[in-house]
Amino acid sequence: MRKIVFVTGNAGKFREVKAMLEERGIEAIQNKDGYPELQEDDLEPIAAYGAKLVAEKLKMPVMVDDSGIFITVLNGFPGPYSAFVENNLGNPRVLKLMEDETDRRAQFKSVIGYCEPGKEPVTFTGVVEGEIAYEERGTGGFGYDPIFEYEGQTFGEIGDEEKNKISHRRRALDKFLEWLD
Ligand code: ITT
Repeated sequence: MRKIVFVTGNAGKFREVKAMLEERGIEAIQNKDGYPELQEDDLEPIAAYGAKLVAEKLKMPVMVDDSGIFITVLNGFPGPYSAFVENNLGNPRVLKLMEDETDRRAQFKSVIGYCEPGKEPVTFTGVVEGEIAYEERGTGGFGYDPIFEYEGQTFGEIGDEEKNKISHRRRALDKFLEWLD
């Protein structure tokens, strides 16, 4: 069975990627070593830099997933700072920030970075458009899922299986797998 080392400390991301790769006969192996994240407005250079650094360190091919939620009316905030905001403020504070806003549009974005030692990194981007809900709904998923609404239901409500069919991560991973083939 083909194996891919996925460098992430995020259990939710790993669970999703593991399930999606399994469908394709690929085993995902989690590496929790982490990597330094550049401070950039876009996720692509962060994922590329991280993948390159870890591939050279471990001397093996690796993938990373840098992701985030971009809220239109907040000019894309929290975007590349999504982990910091999630960990330090949480969904209730994000909802508070959105309290008086009628433009609820938001994008979830996932960038898969992949690198083989001695080679340049490549990135694959997946985006899903949705809206910020008015309250947290659903117990599935992780992170921002309970406040991200897609066609009337939050990602927290639809469950992993449905989410994995349409998510930003699915879209990025499909591009990556096509390239790998
Ligand atoms: P690693 O860097 O170790 O992979 P992280 O949690 O720090 O894990 P990011 O830097 O990519 O990951 O930060 C992304 C943030 O957005 C983080 O708070 C995630 O929980 C959240 N997030 C990413 N994808 C998500 C998804 O599909 N559903 C809900 N929240 C998500």
